[in-house]
Amino acid sequence: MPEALIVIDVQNDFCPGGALAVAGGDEIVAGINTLIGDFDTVILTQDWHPTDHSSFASQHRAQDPFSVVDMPYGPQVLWPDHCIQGSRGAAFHADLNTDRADLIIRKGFRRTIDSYSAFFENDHETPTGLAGYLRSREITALTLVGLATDYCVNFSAVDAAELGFTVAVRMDLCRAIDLDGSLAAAVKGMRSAGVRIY
Ligand code: VGL
Ligand code: ZN
Repeated sequence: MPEALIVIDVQNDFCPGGALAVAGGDEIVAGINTLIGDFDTVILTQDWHPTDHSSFASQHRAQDPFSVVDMPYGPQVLWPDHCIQGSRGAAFHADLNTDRADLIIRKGFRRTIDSYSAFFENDHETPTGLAGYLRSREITALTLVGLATDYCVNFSAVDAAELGFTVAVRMDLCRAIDLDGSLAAAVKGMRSAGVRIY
C-alpha cells in the first residue's frame, strides 16, 4: 500500500524563539529526520502568509492575539504575525532534512482566508491540490507529524480521513499550542474521524 509521510509546518516561527512558538517544537526534528528514512514519499507543508494576512491580530482593531473573531467562513483564532512569505520565521527549522521532500505544499497564502489543513483552506471547501496529488500517485495511507498537533496536524488529519485516506498521527513527533483545551478536543476529533493516534 503506497504510503506517504506528511511533515506539517516544522518552521522557525513554530519553534522556541519564533513568533508563534510551540513549546518543544524543536524537540521533534531529529525524530522526524529518522522517520523520513522509512518512507518512499515525503511531503512537507509550509505555513506561508502575506504580511497583511487576515489571521493576524495586527490586522484587526482592538483584538489581542489568541482572541477569536467571526470570519465569513466561520470562527478564526487571531494569531501573532507569523510565517511571513520569504521570512526567516517561515523557513523550515535548519536541522529538518528537507532534501527527501517530493512536494512542498504552501498554505495560508490568500490574505482573506487561513488554511490550517494541508487539504482545504479554512472554509473547508477550497482545495490545496494535495488530495489530487496523492490520488494521482496512488498513495492511500498517510502518517502525519509536526506542528501544531491541535491546529494544522489536527485539521490535516481529519480532512485526510474524511477524504478516505488511512491516517496515522505520531503524537511523539508532534507538539501542541493547547489553547483552552484545544489539544484534548483535537485528539477526540481525530479519533472520531478514524485517525489512528499513537
Ligand atoms: C498553525 C496557527 C496558525 C499551525 C499555523 O501550523 O498549527 N497554527 N498558523
Ligand atoms: Zn498560520
